[in-house]
Amino acid sequence: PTDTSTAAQDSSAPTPASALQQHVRAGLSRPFKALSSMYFYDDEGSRLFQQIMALPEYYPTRTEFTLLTQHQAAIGAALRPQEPTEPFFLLELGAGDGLKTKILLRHLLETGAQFTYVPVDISEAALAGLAASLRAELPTLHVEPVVADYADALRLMASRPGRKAVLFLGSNIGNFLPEDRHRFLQNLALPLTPDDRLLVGFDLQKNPRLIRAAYDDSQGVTARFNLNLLRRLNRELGADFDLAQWQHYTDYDPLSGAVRSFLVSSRAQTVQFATLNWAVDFAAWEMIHTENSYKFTRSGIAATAEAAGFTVQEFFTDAQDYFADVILQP
Ligand code: AVI
Repeated sequence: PTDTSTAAQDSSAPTPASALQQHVRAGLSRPFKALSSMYFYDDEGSRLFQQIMALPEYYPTRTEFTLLTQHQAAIGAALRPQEPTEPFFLLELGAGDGLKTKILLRHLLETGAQFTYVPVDISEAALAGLAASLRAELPTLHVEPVVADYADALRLMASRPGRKAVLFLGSNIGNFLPEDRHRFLQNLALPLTPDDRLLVGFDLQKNPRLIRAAYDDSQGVTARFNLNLLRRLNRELGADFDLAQWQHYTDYDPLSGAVRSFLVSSRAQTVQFATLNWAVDFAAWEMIHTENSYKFTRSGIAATAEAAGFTVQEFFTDAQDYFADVILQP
């Protein structure tokens, strides 16, 4: 079955190549094959990521949850305007299920903050689910979901008067390559003013074995998450990846702070892409690089923020220094 968005279009018109088609052609034509982790998140991928977040080895989600719980008052104070009755917008980029954000939302409501919560996501379904759960759990909260990519959402919000506090939680920043991270933060800074605030979650460098285990769990959920990308290509691009011939492999490089994940071809093989009328050869043990998850140092975070035009206003971490939620000022 195909569930691509182009499937329902007029069949007499030539179907424009989807972003996924173009990405896969380019990524698998490179000398070192690579695909973007952005494509992990189809329905099954999103479900598997929910499972990852509950794994004993995957410490980031749990740690940030504890950190936000412990520091909710200070973080709330850093995000909201100093004048207690001044209204503001609390934007969240990539809101997901909102589990962590609800800690802050509840705290802000309880302390009388006058704000509108603006969860931003490209998935309409994800936002509808979040809005429904917020209506049930926090009925007095003002919610204005925005279905858009991050840059569009920020531009849209810049035209609305009022202070903004922007949340980018969960170490999503770690999935960018350094140059993309820089551009992303620069673009975030553009529509913001010095009165606005940005809260970014960064996973910190720590015992390298702990980091590696978080991306190679004993139950194999992360492996299924990575391999699901091939399932997606089979379904959406008519590819014939035989998943039994592919392995999940991951490595942590303490020098760059990058966890890199790969899909490894365990034998020489050719994969057909029926939709693209195209085939790709893989040598035995050739890899497709599928994800970067960068881990940061305190000084690296400050340098990254400053290079993009922000200053570090406050740095919150958990008792073990595993994770940091950092308040940045444009
Ligand atoms: C979404 N992102 C922050 C996760 C991470 O840790 O890089 C995705 C993930 N990949 C494997 N496990 C979790």
